[in-house]
Amino acid sequence: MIPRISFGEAQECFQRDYFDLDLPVIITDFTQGWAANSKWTMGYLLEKFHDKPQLVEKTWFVMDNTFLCEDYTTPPFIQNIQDRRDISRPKHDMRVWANANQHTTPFHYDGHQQYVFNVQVRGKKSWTLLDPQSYIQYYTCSNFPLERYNHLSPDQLAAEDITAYTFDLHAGEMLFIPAFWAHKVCASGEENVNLNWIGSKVHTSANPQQAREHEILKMLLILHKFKPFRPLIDRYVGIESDGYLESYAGLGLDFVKQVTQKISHRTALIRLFQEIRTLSQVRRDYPKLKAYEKAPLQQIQQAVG
Ligand SMILES: O=C(O)CCC(=O)C(=O)O
Repeated sequence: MIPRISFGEAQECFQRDYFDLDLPVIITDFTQGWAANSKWTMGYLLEKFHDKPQLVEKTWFVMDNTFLCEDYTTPPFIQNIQDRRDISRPKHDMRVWANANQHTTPFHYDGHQQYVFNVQVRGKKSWTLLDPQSYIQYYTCSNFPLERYNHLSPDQLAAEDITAYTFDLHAGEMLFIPAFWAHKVCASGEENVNLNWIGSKVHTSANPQQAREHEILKMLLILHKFKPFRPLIDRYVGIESDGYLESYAGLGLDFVKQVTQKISHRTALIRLFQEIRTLSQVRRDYPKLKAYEKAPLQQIQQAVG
């Protein structure tokens, strides 16, 4: 079970007992006094984001901590974490999700070893988190577990040696998702909005998912020495990012070299073959995985009519 703690308790123990240990937790009463609680309707967000195409990502909006900041409060214990020297934050270090009723985000963990502070502002979302100590199969060099997992219950996942936690996140609650914890999320209610702060930790806890990601990075680092491979890395592993390795976790090549220095060339080669083995499954399942992707503005437009 994912523990729930009060906002008051969180100020005392969140960083020490959860954030630093990479353990998920839900903090209740997180949004008391926020204007966003009543203001952030689908219509309001549509209006705020519609002339800002640079803030519209695949299925969410991105922003920095000045945009719409009059509508919410960043508690000091969260700000202190975001300002830590061992935390790297992207330029747009906040996200907003505004999803239609029944929208499901399939299992994935966030790239660049990112953690998320996920606040449910309106509506309710049903979450399933996968413990990264489990044996989970992913598609080639990706952070998307096999599509069929999306259709299994926690008991069925347990039969495949995967520990899954399911719970509802209600308006006013904040969920901490540590790096490498894969999650599936289903929205309910006519108005459904969540707000995220994100960042990457320099040191994340060891687990099989982290080990795999670092082995993939080692393999890419070797290929990166050969110039013709660089656009392929950006396109297929970085999902069309420019300079995936150069910008990894906002820390770049030196960081990638540091986390992969103990990984041998042999291990990287074995990883390459293990990853290639899922290529045929990628070809088969990719269209199903992509089906959930609908630009957020389009989603909202359909929802508000
Ligand atoms: O709310 C959602 O549908 C997805 C949220 C998510 O994947 C995230 O915060 O990383």
